[in-house]
Amino acid sequence: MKIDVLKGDITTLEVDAIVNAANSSLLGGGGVDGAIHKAGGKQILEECMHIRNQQGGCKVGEAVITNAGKLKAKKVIHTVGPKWSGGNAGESEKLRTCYQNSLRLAEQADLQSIAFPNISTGVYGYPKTGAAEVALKAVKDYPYEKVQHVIFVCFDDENYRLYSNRLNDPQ
Ligand code: AR6
Repeated sequence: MKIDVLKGDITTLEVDAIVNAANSSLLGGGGVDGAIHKAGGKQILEECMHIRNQQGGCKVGEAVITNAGKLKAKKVIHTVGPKWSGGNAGESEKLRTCYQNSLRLAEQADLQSIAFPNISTGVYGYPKTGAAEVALKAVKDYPYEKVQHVIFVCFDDENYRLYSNRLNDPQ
């Protein structure tokens, strides 16, 4: 399994799945969530609403998979990151399960490539250094079967630097 780091807009990627940093309502929002729904069109929201009607949204740390509408990706995996509230509310464990549950859905759907944004590090306020450590460990430790390529898509310079430096670090 190969891990890459890119800087840019996740909505432009031609991969099997892009991951959305959603909220529990699954009805869209700002940040990367807003960008994905804007670029992908209403087909994604319609499937999110269908899932919401069936299971009442998505809990923190969990993930759901939908079509990718007009995007070049084949699927969108929506996961809900934790809101940072000081670090003693299980934030790191919840963030880890976002990555693990997203990878599990990709494996179950026979997908080979998946791109992650830096979940929780925008509106939800998770400190970027800690979030990068959790994300990289979760992705490196996952027991892969079909997924062959994971891409971290960093939107800002700080995240890009953090991921690039840590990925090249043998630790
Ligand atoms: N491509 C890649 N990364 C992006 C993009 C993009 N187009 N746009 C922003 N980012 P955020 P959260 C980065 O706030 O913190 C939404 O309203 C951004 O720089 O999108 O998990 C949801 O509906 C940051 O590093 O997600 C929720 O209510 C990262 O994506 C809430 O925000 C995550 O920032 C979720 O907050």
